[in-house]
Amino acid sequence: MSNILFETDTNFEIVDLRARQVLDSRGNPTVEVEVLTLGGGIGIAKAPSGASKGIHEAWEKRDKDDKRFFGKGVFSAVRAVEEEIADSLIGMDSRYQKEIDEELIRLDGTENKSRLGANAIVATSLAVAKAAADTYGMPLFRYLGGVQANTLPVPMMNIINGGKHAGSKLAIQEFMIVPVGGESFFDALRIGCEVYYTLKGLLKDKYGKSAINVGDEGGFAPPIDLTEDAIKALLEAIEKAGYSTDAVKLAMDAAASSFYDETKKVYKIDGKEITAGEFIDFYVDLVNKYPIISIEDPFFEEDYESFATLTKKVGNKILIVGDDLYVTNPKRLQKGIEMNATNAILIKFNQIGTLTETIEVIQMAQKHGYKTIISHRSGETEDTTIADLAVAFNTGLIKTGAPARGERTAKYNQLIRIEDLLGDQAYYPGINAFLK
Ligand code: 2PG
Ligand code: MG
Repeated sequence: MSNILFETDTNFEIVDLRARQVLDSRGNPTVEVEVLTLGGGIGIAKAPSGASKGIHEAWEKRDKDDKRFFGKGVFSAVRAVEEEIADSLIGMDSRYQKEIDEELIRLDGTENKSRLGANAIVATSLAVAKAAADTYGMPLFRYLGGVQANTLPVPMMNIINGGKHAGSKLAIQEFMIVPVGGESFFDALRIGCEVYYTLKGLLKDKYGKSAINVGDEGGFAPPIDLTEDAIKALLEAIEKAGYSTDAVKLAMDAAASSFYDETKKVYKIDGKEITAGEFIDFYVDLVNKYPIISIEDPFFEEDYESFATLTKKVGNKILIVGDDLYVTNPKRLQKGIEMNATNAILIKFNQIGTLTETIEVIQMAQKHGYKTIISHRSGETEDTTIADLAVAFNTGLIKTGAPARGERTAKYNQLIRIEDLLGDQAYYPGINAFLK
């Protein structure tokens, strides 16, 4: 067995492909796809779902039949998998991911995957990769990343939820702690959990029991009204838990499109209406005052110019991340690169629709020195693919919520398993994940 360059193994052939409606963490139906290979490999994947969606995202297909799930059913997307997609993919080699994803794109035929549905397409694409990995008997991160896949990501843990993910007055959607000081991924997670428990106690003492109710991503949703008060609550929790701000940094996702008034051209935040220019000063002030290491979507999703101005002002110190701005789309990222709009991108495979396109965007970003953060959605399932993806491509960063709620901890637990499996080879980058 040497120098064999042809692949005659029929074990990888896709022999069956099924789909069904299952529930996500908000109780909404989503698409689950199951792929079976001739060699007995099985891959199961589920589409996640966002609440603060970018307007340029690939299309999540819903039935719009008011009598079922109030219109949120995904039966038509499931049918697309079981009929058209299955007809095309059965008989193909599951290792030929690029060819399979190109076939899915061709079959759909639209720019934003709206005919078959990006939820149908993404679940299929990921299930195929998992089935191929399973046929090899390999973990997914190893199959996708090979022998170089050894970096565990720094968790960016969203422990105060605002914006569209909570019922509070906080305009900013996510207030995160980033335990860069851990010696390993597990150690970092431990630190994050301790700060989370401490914050719980502090919020309960200050605002009463209802303040510890959690939002969509497992973070608390206390009755805090002002941005700086949320930041101060995090800092208090970090200190009381016994950590310095060298060990635990802060990050925010403004998801600013959700509080931008397009007619008035102002942001509604902290009880005020402010212009983009005033908002830039607001962020610069926060960055100077607090140990903030990353700000995502600081402006609404079309305002590349303000992103670029903020990146010019603080991009040497912190990450400015495009999420709704780029929607994991190479064309939108290209524009950002040309304008120096940000120095980092959030990666969500359901924003673009296939694994191949997601990998291409990660590689494009990395080639241009952009940091890549693999991310969950606010509507999630127990699917852990993003954990494997982060390690496979050594992104060094992941955003997957608070250390609470099963759909969030499922990803953390998968990363614990991967770190365990890698043993001495595992590398936890800590603060280096943020440095050039
Ligand atoms: C975000 C995500 C995940 P959603 O804005 O980054 O945190 O939220 O899935 O609602 O778009
Ligand atoms: Mg975001």
